[in-house]
Amino acid sequence: DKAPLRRALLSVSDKTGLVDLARALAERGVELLSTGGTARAMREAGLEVRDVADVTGFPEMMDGRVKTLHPAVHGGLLALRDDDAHVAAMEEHGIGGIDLLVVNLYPFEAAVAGGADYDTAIENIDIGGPAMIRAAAKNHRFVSVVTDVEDYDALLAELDANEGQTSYAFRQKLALTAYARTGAYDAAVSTWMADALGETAPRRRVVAGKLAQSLRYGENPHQAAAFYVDGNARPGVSTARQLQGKELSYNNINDTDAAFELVSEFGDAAPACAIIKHANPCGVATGATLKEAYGRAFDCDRTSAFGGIVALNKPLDRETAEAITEIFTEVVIAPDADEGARAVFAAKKNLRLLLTGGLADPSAAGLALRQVSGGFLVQDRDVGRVGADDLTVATERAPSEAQMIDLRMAWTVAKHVKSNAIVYVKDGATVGIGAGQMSRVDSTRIAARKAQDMAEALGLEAPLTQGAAVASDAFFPFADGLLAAAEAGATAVIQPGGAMRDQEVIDAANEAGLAMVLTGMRHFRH
Ligand code: 93A
Repeated sequence: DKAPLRRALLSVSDKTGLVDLARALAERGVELLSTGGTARAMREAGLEVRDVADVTGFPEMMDGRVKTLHPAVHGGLLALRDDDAHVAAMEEHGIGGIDLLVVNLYPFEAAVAGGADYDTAIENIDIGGPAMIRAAAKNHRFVSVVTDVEDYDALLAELDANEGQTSYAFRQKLALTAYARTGAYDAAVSTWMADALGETAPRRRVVAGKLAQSLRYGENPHQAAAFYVDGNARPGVSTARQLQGKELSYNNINDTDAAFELVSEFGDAAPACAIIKHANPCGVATGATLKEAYGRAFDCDRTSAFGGIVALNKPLDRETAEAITEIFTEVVIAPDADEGARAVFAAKKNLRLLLTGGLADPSAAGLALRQVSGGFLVQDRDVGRVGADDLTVATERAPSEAQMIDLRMAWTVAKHVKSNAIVYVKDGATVGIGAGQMSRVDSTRIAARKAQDMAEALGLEAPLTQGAAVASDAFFPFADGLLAAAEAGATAVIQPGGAMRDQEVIDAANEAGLAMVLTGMRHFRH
């Protein structure tokens, strides 16, 4: 199953490691073919190279759009070396076998991430590269194809271990990497086009990412994991700059994303803070200052905030940084951090600080994925939002202006809490969050009990759910959940409405003296 390596074609946009590889191949007696810029780089290093144009008999033309698209190249890659007819065709047409292809593609993803305009992006779509990669990968019974600079050393080690040949198993592995690359490449092109054209229909979308980071492990230490990015350049966990601290883990990335997406809902008008634990918020608050917002978010559930992820909607300042470092925090993510804050954090080596340069766009279109066995579900991201005009008051009593502000905040937070979600808000801060329960009544009671616990810890006379606004991510199917919220002291409610027994729920709200607002929109999150 060993295949000899007599001739190699190298055509790379990223010239990293090129000369070293080419020299090592030349030293092993391999003939080198190459395209324009790649050939030039090798010649400058004193290597002997034959131009592809010399092999094809055609100059590179049309701004390089056509350089390797020729039977002399593709025949050399695709010919079965043990098939008499193939060998005869090679001889008849003067086609020499190409045993190794080294290609990395026009940097389409980088061009788009760097803000390339439409025409520039189009010019960065590589055609000849993927065509050769796919041809060489198909013929991996005879041909090796290297598409990743990281594999150069492995190729040379393979040659050394096999007297200048490659094993079948090695070529198979290269081929699967190659198809992963061309698949992800076309997916990046399609995703960019969908963005550019505003296409949202899931059936016109493809899902693939580029490996950004191999993770030490997944959700649990016995699970292998990796982080893939889809190439969009928007502020968020995938594009953030990490200033300090250990590498992010799988769970860190998941939680940091949840935290930043939530805090970004607040825009940058007033300081806001979200603390996330196990993908659910355990405290969210606005404040006159960032420090106050953090403190109020922390006071929602001090126990859960320990070891949490903190997201801020404003540049981190020294005072807030000092408050955050009073307890153990895993990650802080913010648009920026001032010098004072950086100095405070520098003393906490393990604390990760991520800077995004801006806020996430909660209304940006995109896909949300969920895996099921045998496939995955694809839907639009939940970018649903309700404005003041979308709300209807269903009860005799209407909420006060202050209550309305809290109701809308509770609703926004509930969108980011796993269902069943119940969120109590008072004066711009969550005071009780019930998440992920199978019964809505249980979520309501858990949130109230957490508020009670915090009241005791803080030495308050009554839990802060007294006089609070409460949001439910989906309608109350019966009056019991609503009554449990009233029992906890809530005086205003926001929920989608639309239950079969809506009237029963509305009657109960009136009887309990509650003000209730209906959104007509649901925010399940499972
Ligand atoms: O424009 S192309 O799609 N047309 C081609 O025929 C072709 N062949 C190789 N681009 C093509 N390539 C790409 O050129 C390779 O994938 C590689 O990324 C790049 C190397 O060009 P150069 O050697 O001139 O730097």
